[in-house]
Amino acid sequence: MTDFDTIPLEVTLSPDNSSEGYKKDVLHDLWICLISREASILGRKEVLNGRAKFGILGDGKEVPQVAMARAFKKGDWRSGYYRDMTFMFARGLSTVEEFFSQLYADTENDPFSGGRQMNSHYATPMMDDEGDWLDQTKMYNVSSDISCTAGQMARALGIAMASKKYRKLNIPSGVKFSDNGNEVSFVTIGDSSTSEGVFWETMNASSIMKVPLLVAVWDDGYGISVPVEMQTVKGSISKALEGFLIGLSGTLCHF
Ligand SMILES: Cc1ncc(C[n+]2csc(CCOP(=O)(O)OP(=O)(O)O)c2C)c(N)n1
Ligand SMILES: [Mg+2]
Repeated sequence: MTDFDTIPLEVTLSPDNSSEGYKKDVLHDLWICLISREASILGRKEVLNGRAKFGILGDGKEVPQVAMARAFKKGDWRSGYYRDMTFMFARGLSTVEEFFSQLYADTENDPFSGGRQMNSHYATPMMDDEGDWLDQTKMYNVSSDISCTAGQMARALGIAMASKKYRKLNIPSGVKFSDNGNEVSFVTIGDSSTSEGVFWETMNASSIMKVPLLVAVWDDGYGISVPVEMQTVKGSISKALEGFLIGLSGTLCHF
């Protein structure tokens, strides 16, 4: 039997392009997905049997989150919502123990909010214990998750806009915040929450302003119990967004 404590839950990158290395990476990705799924199933059981008061799980959304973790580089920012546990595991930003600490509102062992937030609401520190800024260009950055659906969109747009500004403005004191604007702002959102006005404002503004924003919609076909056909025009946010498609050489492309 494998002891998961001995295998770090972070995506691996083989040093070479050998097929053996590639196979190892793929198997490790599968391992992350399996552990995350098990954590979701156990988390749900803990809520249903009353040991945890409320739980938010990310089952069904594991694979794209491992892919996103691979694309996410130091200096980048995530402004996300409450389904990103697999991404956090895969990017080495959360352990399974920390996930459960937050589920149980453990004030000492929840590193994201000290037991104050609902679970799967993440954040990484921006300052050290002395109150000095950490070097965000050398960190994987996560802005504090909020619970209002789509609220993360405006923040992600702001972060992406800041990067664009850093490309143009020579700010000497900005070295801890931006690598000349070369970072990317990642935002995650549920399919149903794309109906919120701020989603569309962000999509339009980011296309007009040409900012480095990556939008990932975790499309599970439902917003609580409302099916996507009753929520989104054409029953698909990808189809609905086709009007925004400018092409690979343009500002917005989607897959
Ligand atoms: C502004 C706002 N309205 C309503 C809610 C209640 N609420 C929580 S989750 C949710 C549905 C979200 O569905 P979706 O965006 O598809 O994400 P999923 O949970 O399916 O990943 C709603 C309506 C909320 N949190 N915020
Ligand atoms: Mg949904």
